[in-house]
Amino acid sequence: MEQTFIMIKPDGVQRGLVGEIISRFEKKGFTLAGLKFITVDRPFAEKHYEDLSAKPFFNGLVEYIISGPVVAMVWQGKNVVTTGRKIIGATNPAESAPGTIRGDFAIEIGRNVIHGSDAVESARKEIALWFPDGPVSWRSSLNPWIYE
Ligand code: DAT
Ligand code: MG
Repeated sequence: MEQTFIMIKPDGVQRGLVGEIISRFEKKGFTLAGLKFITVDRPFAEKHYEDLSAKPFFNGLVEYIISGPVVAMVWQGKNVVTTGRKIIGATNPAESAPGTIRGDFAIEIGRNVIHGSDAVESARKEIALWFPDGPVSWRSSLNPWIYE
């Protein structure tokens, strides 16, 4: 089953959105395969965002990610990478549709509450970085009620 890496950023934690965000993925029918509450250091944040290292906003982005604890998660399910990005909404909350997490809970691009992998391959890399021991392997007993 496909997996994606989802992270509630420091603003999402500080603003008390952890339960709400987890609930949206859970109610959709996706299953949790990894969860940790962690403050990351600068080299780790730089590694996570290494593809963006040439961008002018890179330093600010890294500062933001290391500014407080984050909730790092692996979510699992059919098409979870693409559907997860839809649940999250567009990168800039000014353009995120209402009903998406960023559309409902964020205003500025530099405080957009949540990260989600953008492709199956980047999900694989991000899960390996954040969960070096691997996700938890289990099977929800609800699967027959979610998948036909
Ligand atoms: P996403 O998080 O939607 O995958 P991304 O990978 O392009 O977006 O960028 C990572 C984060 O960097 C994004 O969540 C917010 C920040 N960011 C992206 N573009 C930005 C910009 N033009 N100005 C400021 N911050 C930006
Ligand atoms: Mg991205």
